[in-house]
Amino acid sequence: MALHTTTIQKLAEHLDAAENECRDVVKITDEHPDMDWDDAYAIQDALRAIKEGRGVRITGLKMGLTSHAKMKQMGVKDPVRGFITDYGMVADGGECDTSTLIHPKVEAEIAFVTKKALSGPGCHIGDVLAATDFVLPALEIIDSRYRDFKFDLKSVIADNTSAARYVLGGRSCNPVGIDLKNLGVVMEKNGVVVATGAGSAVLGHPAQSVAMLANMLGARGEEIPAGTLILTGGVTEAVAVEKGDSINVRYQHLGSVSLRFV
Ligand code: OOG
Ligand code: MG
Repeated sequence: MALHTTTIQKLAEHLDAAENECRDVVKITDEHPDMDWDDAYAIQDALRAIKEGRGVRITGLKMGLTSHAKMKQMGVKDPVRGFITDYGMVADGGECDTSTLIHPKVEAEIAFVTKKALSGPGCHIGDVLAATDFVLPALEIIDSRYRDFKFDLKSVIADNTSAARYVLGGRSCNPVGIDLKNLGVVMEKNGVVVATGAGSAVLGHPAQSVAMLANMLGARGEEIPAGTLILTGGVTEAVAVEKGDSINVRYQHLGSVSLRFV
C-alpha cells in the first residue's frame, strides 16, 4: 500500500460525494500517481463501507472489462471487480432517471446466481456451472464518476468500476443445457440495432468471469457466498444513452430486457 488510510478514506468520500451530487471529477491517479492495486481496492472497500453505513444494501458483485470490446473501448487490459447495490436496481421494462446520473452508458450482460459458495485459487468453469442456481439476462447502466469516462484501471477500481444501475429480466435458466458461449445478444436503441455479440465475448465463456472473480477473491482469503448475484461484464461495448432513449436487448434462450431513460 502506498497511500495512508486517511487518504484512502478521503478519496472514497470524494467519489461517493461525486456520485451523490451527480458531478464528474478528475481521475484520482492524477493526484496520486503512486497509488497501487491494493490502494485501489482499499478505496473501493472504503466506498462500500460508507454506503453500508448509510443503510445501503449490497445486492451482488460485478465483473467489468471482461470483453475485448470493452477493453478496447476503454483502453485497458485487465478485468476488474466491484459491487452492486439496492438503490441501483431498476425494474425490467421500467424507467431510469437520467437526472440522477452523470453520463450513463448501457451494457448487455449475463448474470449468474450461485447456489453454492465458490472459492479460488483454481476455480474453473466447471466449478462455476456446478455451483450456479440459474443465469438470467441483465443490463448494466454504468456511469463513471470521472470526466468524459477517462480513467486508468486503478482509478476505475476505486470508483467501484463505474457501477450505477442494473436491470434483471427475461427468463432465468439452468446454465447446464444452454450454450452460454454461443448465446447471441442483440441490443436495440430506439428500435435500431446498435450492438451485437455472443457470450464468448466475455473471457471466452461468461462462467469464466465468475471463476476469475472467485480467484480474485481467493487471493484475499474471501469467497463468493452461496446465493450471490454476479454481473459478468458487458458482452458488447457500452452504448451511451440520454433522456428519451429506449433500450431493448434480446438474448438467445433468455428472453429480453428493456429500459427507458427519462
Ligand atoms: C468500467 C466498467 C466496465 C463492464 O461490464 O465491462 C463494466 C467502465 O467501462 O466504465 O462494467
Ligand atoms: Mg458492466
